[in-house]
Order: sequence, then C-alpha cells, then structure tokens
Amino acid sequence: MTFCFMDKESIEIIVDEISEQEKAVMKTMGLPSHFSSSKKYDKSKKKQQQHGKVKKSLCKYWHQRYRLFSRFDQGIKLDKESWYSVTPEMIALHIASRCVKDDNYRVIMDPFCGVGGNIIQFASFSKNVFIIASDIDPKKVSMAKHNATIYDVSHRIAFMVGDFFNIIKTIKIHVDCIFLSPPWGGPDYLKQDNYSLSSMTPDGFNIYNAAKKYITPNIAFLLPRNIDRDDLNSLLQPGEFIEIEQNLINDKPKTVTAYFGDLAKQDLLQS
Ligand code: MGP
Ligand code: SAH
Repeated sequence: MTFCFMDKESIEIIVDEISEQEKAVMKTMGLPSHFSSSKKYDKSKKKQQQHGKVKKSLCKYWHQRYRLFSRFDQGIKLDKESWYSVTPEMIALHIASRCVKDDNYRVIMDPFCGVGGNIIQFASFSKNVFIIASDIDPKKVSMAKHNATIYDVSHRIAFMVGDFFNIIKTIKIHVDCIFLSPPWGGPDYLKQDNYSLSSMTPDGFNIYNAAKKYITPNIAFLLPRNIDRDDLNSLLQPGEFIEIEQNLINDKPKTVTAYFGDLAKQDLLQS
C-alpha cells in the first residue's frame, strides 16, 4: 500500500499501488505481498556475536537485511554506506513498476546505483528493460555487479564507474527514464524538520536540472521522508507537474519518491 498525494493541487488519495504484475514478480522472488514486521532487536551478547562483524550502529539495518535483499543469504555484498542507503527491495520493486509502464523495450538509467538495490528490481521487472548503471565508487559498482548476478539479471545491465555530472554527458543512446538516488548525508538527514534538496552532496537541485537537461525529463527521484515540499515544487516550470509518493513499509514512511515528466500520474489530478 502506498500513499500518494499531489502537492500542487492538494489532492490526497490512498491507492493500492501493488499492481498484478508487481505481485507476480514478488511471487517469483518468494516475497509476501507485504513484509511482516521485523523481529525485535535482541540486545543479548550471544545474538550480537552471531552477527559477526556487523557494527552496533548498523544493527538496525542488519535486522532489516531481508527487506533490503530477499536473497541476502546467497552472498549479497554491502559496504557501510550501503547498509543505510540501499533501497528496500519492496520499495525498489514498486518504483520499478512505476518506471516500466508496458512491455515495450525501455532503457532506464541509474547513475547512483550503489550496490544495486534499485537496478536489480528494474532488471527483474521485465525482460524488455535495459539498465545503464553507474556510481562514483568503483567498489560499489563491483558489489552491484556481484549482487545482480545473484538475482540472475546482470546481463541486462551495463555498468560504469564515474561521477554523475560527467557520466550523463557521455550517454549517446535514448534513455526513457532516469532514477536518482543520491546520498542524503547519512542517517542524520532526519535531524532536519524539512530536508532541503540543497543539503545533499551533490546538490539535489543541480542533480535534477542536469538529469533533465542531459538525459530526460522523465525522472524518478528517491528522497528523504522529511523532504521540503516547497523545494520540490520549485523545480517545476509552468505547465509541468509532479507526483509525490510516500513509500511505506508496515505503515511506516521510509522514503518519498517524486515522479516528473511522463512518470507522474496525470489522471490523479482529474479525480
Ligand atoms: P533510515 O531513516 O536510515 O532508516 O532510512 P529507517 O529504517 O527508516 O530508520 P528508523 O530508525 O527511522 O526506523 C530509511 C531508508 O531511506 C533506507 O532504507 C534507505 O532506503 C533510504 N536512505 C537512507 N539514507 C541515509 C539514504 C541516502 O543517503 N541515500 C539514499 N539514496 N537513500 C537513503
Ligand atoms: N539506490 C542505491 C543506493 C544509492 S546510495 C541502492 O539501492 O543500492 C547513493 C550512491 O551515490 C552511493 O553509492 C555513492 O557512492 C553514490 N555517489 C555519491 N556521489 C556521487 C556522484 N557524484 N556521482 C555518482 N555517484 C555518486
């Protein structure tokens, strides 16, 4: 269940966003139609020893490991930053369902691919999808390749290493949509009441404008749940609009996804 609303028009709608295709993919991956609540954090030393080298600050994320990757036990690799940055599988699957609209061949770019949480779901969602994945950190790209192999989808992904602002200028093929999930500055992003796009490094305004200029206006932007809605609205030119979606797991907001261009659902405005 995903809660959608359109800021500009102040329309609030609750929609069951899990489509039949989404459910079918979830079934083949062995996922339930929604995740059960995570087990309670066990502080006993014995339990922590079983977690091996996982640092205390990352324990929260370790407990959510199967939410991040249902195939975690098959050898998924993450580094410290990825533990708190990877998009939970269920949310990544949902975003994939929004970016892959039909069975037509579709090219999706993910220039902040990290260890692969989103690209795996884009590539799993349809055989007609091709992904251009890149990240500034070569170690993450290497882990993303490894993780995509565990999900048997690496053959549909082209991997590159490089800075977003350089990579986007090298892409010569048509890209149907671009997915943006840059760093938010770590878990401290929640200390702000209204998280500004300019708090990101690189700056979120610059990321959006460059993606729109060099790649496509069809943008899905993964954002903190406390994102400043005024910042998002300020990205719009006259005649453009945005769909802002809260992504919940077990009724708890985790992330926000803002859809632009042809990814935004115009029919919501007419209800
Ligand atoms: P969180 O707030 O750190 O975790 O991130 P959670 O489980 O909501 O913590 P709680 O204690 O409030 O319950 C929530 C989700 O946001 C993560 O699972 C990631 O998918 C995403 N996320 C978090 N950070 C810090 C980043 C980031 O820097 N970049 C990106 N792209 N995603 C992030
Ligand atoms: N969506 C990913 C997580 C992305 S985290 C997943 O689900 O796995 C953000 C990523 O942006 C990090 O991997 C970081 O290395 C990368 N990054 C940071 N600055 C960048 C830049 N300037 N260009 C490209 N990638 C960058």
